[in-house]
Amino acid sequence: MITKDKLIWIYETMCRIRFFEESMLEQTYKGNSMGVTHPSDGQEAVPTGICAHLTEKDWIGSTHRGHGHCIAKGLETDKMMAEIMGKYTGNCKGKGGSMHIADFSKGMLGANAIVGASIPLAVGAALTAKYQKKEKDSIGVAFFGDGASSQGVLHESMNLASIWKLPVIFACENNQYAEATPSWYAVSVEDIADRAASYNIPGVIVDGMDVFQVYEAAEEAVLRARKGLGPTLLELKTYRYHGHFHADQPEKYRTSEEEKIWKNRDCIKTFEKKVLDQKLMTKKKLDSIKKNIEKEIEAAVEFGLSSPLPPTETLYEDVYVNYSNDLKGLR
Ligand SMILES: Cc1ncc(C[n+]2csc(CCOP(=O)(O)OP(=O)(O)O)c2C)c(N)n1
Ligand SMILES: [Mg+2]
Repeated sequence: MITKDKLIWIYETMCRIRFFEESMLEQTYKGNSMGVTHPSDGQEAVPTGICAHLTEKDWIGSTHRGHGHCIAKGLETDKMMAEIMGKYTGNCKGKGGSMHIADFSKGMLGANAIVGASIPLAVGAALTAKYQKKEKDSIGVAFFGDGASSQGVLHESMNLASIWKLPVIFACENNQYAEATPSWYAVSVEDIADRAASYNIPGVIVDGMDVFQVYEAAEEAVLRARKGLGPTLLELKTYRYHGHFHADQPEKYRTSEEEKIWKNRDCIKTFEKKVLDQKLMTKKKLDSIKKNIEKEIEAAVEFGLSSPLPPTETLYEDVYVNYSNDLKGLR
């Protein structure tokens, strides 16, 4: 049973991700982003339904398409927008950009430009949690795509996590494509969840367009991890509404009919229909949440645009390790 507060959080989070991505894209097209951006609109139910069960003590590893993961893990949208714009007020002082947003204070290990790299990072966090026992019950979640599911590192990580019963969740966002390559062509199995059998861990197929299904599947996986019973592979079937990155032309490799089928199952619309039909929330409440989030994102854009670039004298700060200071005591 989802509490009323959690329902509100879920709706807020999905709207926050959607509006953030739309505004972020607009700013990218205007030339205000530093570097390429990979929007995740369409996939909002996945990070929302999973992170609904996490606290700041849990760790997530993210991907090049990481804005939704960051937002669901509690990172502030104004700092994120500033980071994408290369501004000094950003999460990484404007030196990371879209693909390197991180905030360790919130358990966010970082977006990551290397496909599959989120996976061993989350497994490492889970290993640390298990053996240091400092952060009792904390778990790691690795978000990765269908393309990354064929990287060797996933298979090594699932094997190790299984034999050591690590508290980790492998969250595969199967959005049907890796760049322009469809998963039906590049992935050897129909359901990526089936790959879990090779590592003797549960593999669960989840409708990633339905936040309630994601929430339920994640609840079980999180519980299993926290109880020390080991990892779970979740395959979340979803769809990215835009191209692979801001300047991609998806019409070159997918049909508008296909896009329409997925958009008809939009996670925000599905949520609204369900909560209204079941009288769990009122239309007035939904509208006021949407309006507030719209204002928040407008303010985030303003914050980013009006923030300064990193001062020239800070160019080398936080970029290279200072061996005499940063590593003191390690050798
Ligand atoms: C190790 C590595 N190989 C290739 C690339 C180039 N690349 C960037 S994103 C991408 C596709 C990833 O697809 P998927 O894992 O399905 O994630 P999605 O983009 O669909 O979210 C590729 C091949 C890379 N960044 N890193
Ligand atoms: Mg993909």
